[in-house]
Amino acid sequence: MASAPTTVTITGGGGQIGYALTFRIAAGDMLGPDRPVRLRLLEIPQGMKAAEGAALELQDCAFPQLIDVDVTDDPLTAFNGAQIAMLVGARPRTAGMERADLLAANAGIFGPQGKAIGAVAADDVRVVAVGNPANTNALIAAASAAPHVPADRFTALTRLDHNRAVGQLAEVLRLGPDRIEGVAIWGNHSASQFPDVAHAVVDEHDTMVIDALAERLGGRDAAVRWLDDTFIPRVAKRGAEIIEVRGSSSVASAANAAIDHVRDEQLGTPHRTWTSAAVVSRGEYGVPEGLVCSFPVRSKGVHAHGEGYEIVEGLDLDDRARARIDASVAELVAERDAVRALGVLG
Ligand code: NAX
Repeated sequence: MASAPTTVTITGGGGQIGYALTFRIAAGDMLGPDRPVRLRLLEIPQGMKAAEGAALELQDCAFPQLIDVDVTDDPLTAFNGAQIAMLVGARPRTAGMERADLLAANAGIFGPQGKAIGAVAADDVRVVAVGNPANTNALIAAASAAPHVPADRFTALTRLDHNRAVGQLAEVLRLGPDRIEGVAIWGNHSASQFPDVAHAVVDEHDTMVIDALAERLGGRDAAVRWLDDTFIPRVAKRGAEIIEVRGSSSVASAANAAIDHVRDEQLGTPHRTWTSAAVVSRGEYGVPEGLVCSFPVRSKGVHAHGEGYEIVEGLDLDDRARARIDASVAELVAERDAVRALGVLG
């Protein structure tokens, strides 16, 4: 028997990622074939027509699982009863805009949206911030939803970075991406992030990725050089590479990662190892409490015994990994302090 419909609210539903997301969610790619969905698309007035057009096309797909689609520019209507909120719409950086201006503009979006989530979302709501700066936008939304929604329901998307890292390794090792596990993205969804393969394995613990790289690239020194000089910067700056080659930012891969993020949180991580997501720190690995930081995470699903993403603890970090994580965390602290100065963190 099909379960009760799940209400999924997507902000920026008329934008590019919104357009790529909604059809796949309606087709059952995110919550599985047995869970009907209601979609709520939140837009600003300028984006309403695009979202309304997408809603017409969704109707034309006659997806059996899609119960209905509402389009609105009112956050209280959009988040009413929301069980999954995907915060995609954000203010992009424009020419001449300082970092502080960008943070302030997005605080003006994610603050009121967090407040609306706190006021009207379902008791079991889970939220992922996709719009950039994603980690700090999640922090702002969580602070604004308090005390009605626990902060740990708020996450930010670093799954695209994770998937990019797996894709790079798969290409070099000439393996299917599903044979690589245990990659981790640490820190901020920005160029300071640390894509870490120290614990990554091929074929469920058969071979360490570093050993497979050493074999393919001609020794351990060559593998370490490739990781430092090619892999880490390429993953961290892949967004810019996509813009340069495609002439437009990542869209389908971003939507795919957002679907992976919600699916694994809701239904559980499929492998024995882990994935990556930015979640609220409780001090794990020395990351200051309260920051929304990317960690290796796993989930047993969201149900009576599952609480969504949990940080994988106890991994050894060498000095070089520690330094990279500390640098990215310092950036998150600076972003948090900048928005705190705006008075949006309560
Ligand atoms: P688009 O500009 O195509 O779409 C954004 C949409 O959001 C527009 O339709 C706009 O009208 C709407 N919007 C703006 N303010 C809003 C508000 N207050 N309420 C509701 N809707 C609002 O951008 P798109 O390519 O879809 O990217 C969306 C965001 O994702 C950007 O911030 C982008 O930087 C971010 N990304 C994040 C990634 C991640 O891994 N975390 C990767 C991809 C992407 O770069």
